[in-house]
Amino acid sequence: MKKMELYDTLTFVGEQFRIQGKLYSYETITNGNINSTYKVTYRRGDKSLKSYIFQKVNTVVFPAPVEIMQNIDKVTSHISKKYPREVTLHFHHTGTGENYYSTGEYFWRVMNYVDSITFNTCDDLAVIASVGEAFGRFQMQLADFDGSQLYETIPDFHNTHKRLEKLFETVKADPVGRVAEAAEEIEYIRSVKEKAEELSLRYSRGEIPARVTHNDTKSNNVLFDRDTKRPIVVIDLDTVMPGMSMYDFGDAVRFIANTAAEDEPDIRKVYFDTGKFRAFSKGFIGQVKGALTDEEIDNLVLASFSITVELAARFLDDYLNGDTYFKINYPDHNLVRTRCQIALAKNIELKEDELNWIVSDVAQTKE
Ligand code: GN1
Ligand code: MG
Repeated sequence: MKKMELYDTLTFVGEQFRIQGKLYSYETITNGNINSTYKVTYRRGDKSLKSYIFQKVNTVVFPAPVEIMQNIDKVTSHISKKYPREVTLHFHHTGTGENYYSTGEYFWRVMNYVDSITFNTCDDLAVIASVGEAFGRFQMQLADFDGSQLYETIPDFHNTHKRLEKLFETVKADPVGRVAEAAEEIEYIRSVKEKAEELSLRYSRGEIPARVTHNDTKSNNVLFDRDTKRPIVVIDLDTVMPGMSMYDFGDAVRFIANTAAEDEPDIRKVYFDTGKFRAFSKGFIGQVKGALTDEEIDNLVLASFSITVELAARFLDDYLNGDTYFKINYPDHNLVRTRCQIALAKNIELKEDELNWIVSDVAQTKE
């Protein structure tokens, strides 16, 4: 495929998936940090409009995209068999019958657009509780799914221990000469390393159960009905793999209970909102509490802290490597993201007792 303008590229991709009609409009969806996503609308013969999501998978981050599509197929068919009336992601097939189109260099997939809204930030506690419910429910829907059928799309994705070790290797090598600039951040991560990696080490030793988890539980990965504000479907299934249930919880509150954006440059605005934490906890714990062990429930706050430190380390590692993994919008974007996650981790630590109390209160409440 020659380098083409976006319009031509999307037209070409639409043809491969035999999308009916003429490309009418398109817009870039800017939520993701890895893949490139477009909402593409076609005008059909009867003049009606139909929209699709076209997604170019980042094959540097996901070197085995075919296996990802197989995982998604298995997971969505498991859910739709059990809950036939539930909305699941519908992927289109090419003329040769694959649910992707690949040239080796590029990897595209096309799914139906679901009319919906998503929340990057949210002050409505009922919606936050629904995000928790959606992710908790997703885990429960997959509780009887055999995780060994899934290809590990990114090995050790949430192995905090390995993520931190990798950061310190990069610090040693200092490949692009940025280490001096991030001395304080590196020092903080070093100071909390033992605490942040504890759960991941216990998971590796088999002391914490492996469950089929989503692994990227940002609130914008739940589609909501515009009118009823109820969840429709959980999306972004690229990293569905065996993992720790508590980390799904932790990653979600890291995002939704932050009073600022994930990449807020002014860290004075970054706090961990205990009211939002409680709302999310109600939704999530309400779904999973029959399935999780007491130990998993008791460690939800530590997991939230750990995954926040892990993401700080991932952003920092990328910064120190010259920004090869996450998309950036300006030169020190990854450093700004790191600082924001560190501010959040510190605030979680500060509020740890209160947060643990909230979890036990929510877990004891009868519906
Ligand atoms: C990436 O691209 P997106 O937004 O779905 C990343 C997550 C991070 C997140 C931080 C495969 O997810 O792990 O938590 O950015 N996904 C991958 O915003 O690395
Ligand atoms: Mg994702």
